[in-house]
Amino acid sequence: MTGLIILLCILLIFVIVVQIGKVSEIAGKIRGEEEIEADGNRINGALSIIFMVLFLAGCVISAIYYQDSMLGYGPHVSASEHGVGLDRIFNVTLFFTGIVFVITHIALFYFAYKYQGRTGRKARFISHDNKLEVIWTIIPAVVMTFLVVGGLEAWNDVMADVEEGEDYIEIEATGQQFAWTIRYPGDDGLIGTKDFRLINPNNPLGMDWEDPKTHDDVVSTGAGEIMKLPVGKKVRVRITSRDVLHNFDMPHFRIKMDAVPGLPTYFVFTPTVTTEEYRAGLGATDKNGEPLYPEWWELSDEEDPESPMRWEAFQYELACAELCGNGHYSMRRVFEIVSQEEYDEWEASQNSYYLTTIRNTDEDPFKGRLLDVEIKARGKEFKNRLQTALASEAVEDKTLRFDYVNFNTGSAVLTPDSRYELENLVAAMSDYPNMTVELAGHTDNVGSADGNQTLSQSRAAAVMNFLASKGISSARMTAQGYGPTIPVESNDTEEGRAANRRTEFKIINQ
Ligand SMILES: [Cu+2]
Repeated sequence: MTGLIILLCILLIFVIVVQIGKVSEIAGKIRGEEEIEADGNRINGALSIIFMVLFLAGCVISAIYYQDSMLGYGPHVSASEHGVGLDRIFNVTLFFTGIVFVITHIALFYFAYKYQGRTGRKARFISHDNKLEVIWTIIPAVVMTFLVVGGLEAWNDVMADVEEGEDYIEIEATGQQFAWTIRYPGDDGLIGTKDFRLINPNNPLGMDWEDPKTHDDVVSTGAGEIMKLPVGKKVRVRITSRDVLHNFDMPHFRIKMDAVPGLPTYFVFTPTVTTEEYRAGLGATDKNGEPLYPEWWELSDEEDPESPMRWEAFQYELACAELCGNGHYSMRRVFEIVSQEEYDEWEASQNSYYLTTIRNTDEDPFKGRLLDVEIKARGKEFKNRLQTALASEAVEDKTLRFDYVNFNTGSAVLTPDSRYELENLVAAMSDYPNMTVELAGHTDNVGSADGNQTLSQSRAAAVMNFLASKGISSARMTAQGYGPTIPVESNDTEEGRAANRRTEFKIINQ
């Protein structure tokens, strides 16, 4: 090894000596060829000027050519409230740096031309010039102060958090390799607690099921699922990460914020342009019907002539703007900005992750117990059924089954959870003071007919007693046991018999 290095050193020294020889030979020639040098200087000077003109013209032409792709020009307006301010500060900065850019480039190339080497010309040496120092310190200082103060103002605007009591929607975005998991707060408007130690395959966010706020949270992991947000409403996004640094980037809204493991960040924004409106902007035409932005009037899928135009297929995107790994590009998500009505409808159709995936499994700390959200949901469902029954003309529609009223086996003792549905009826009887009802008990055909008759009668009576204890006048209700005489299903199967064991109420007057 050492031998090799010594050999290489010797070789290198030899090469250097040869090169030095060559250089002095060339230098000798040059000294004799000053005229050729002067020609070269003139040509280079002229080329500098030509290059300057072409370069600056190229800058202007490309700026005009790409102006529709620039912030705040063409169709790419900001789709959020704070974005307008950001675009302005960006363009103001571009304006001033643009002036400096043009002046310095003209100076650079023009000076190279004007002060090209000539025989007898010597460079003038200035060791110090106060005036020059003052000028080139003050001008940038003033411009920078202006830009920095403006930038800080815009930053404070952009990063302002929501104030207490303000009306806003809070959602959560969790980055992981390689997807964004989006969580909506559900009916209560509150995002539930999470803890990374609770993360498991069934609980990708580590949501704490002990916290009732998690029970109605909607979780979307599917990259293809389109999330919606209402126009004109403040949105606060909690941004977190499960593994490495990611970046929550929604360019049309001028949003970009790091997702840092262990350090929640946030971004508050108000969407001002719906997806439909943004599409209309991209596909706008002039008064002759010619597209203003022809690049958006191309097929969204080149292979498929039936596919919609690019502007028609446009969607607001959420991307990860951190190079977080080789699947980084696949973190794309789509958000649609819609009217408040459409948002409410969409939100109501979303399912709680807890209720659909965790409820009554071994992971559910409330297994076998009724939850507030369920009581509320059942109350809503009861109201809807009652409305339908009241609105209907048909007699058979006036009979409603108690879905959640149950008795201890073989007895007329109500189970504790039965009271919630009965309380729904109490509320309805108060809302409709003229309503009178018949409370009916039914059984299956197992056991003696007499026994079933008595049981159904006493169960109907138990319901009536409950209602009476809640202040409903006994003049407004009757209790009737029907035993097994009115089955709704066949008594031959277990499911059929379960359906036949039931308590109902029939609206007699409303
Ligand atoms: Cu990422």
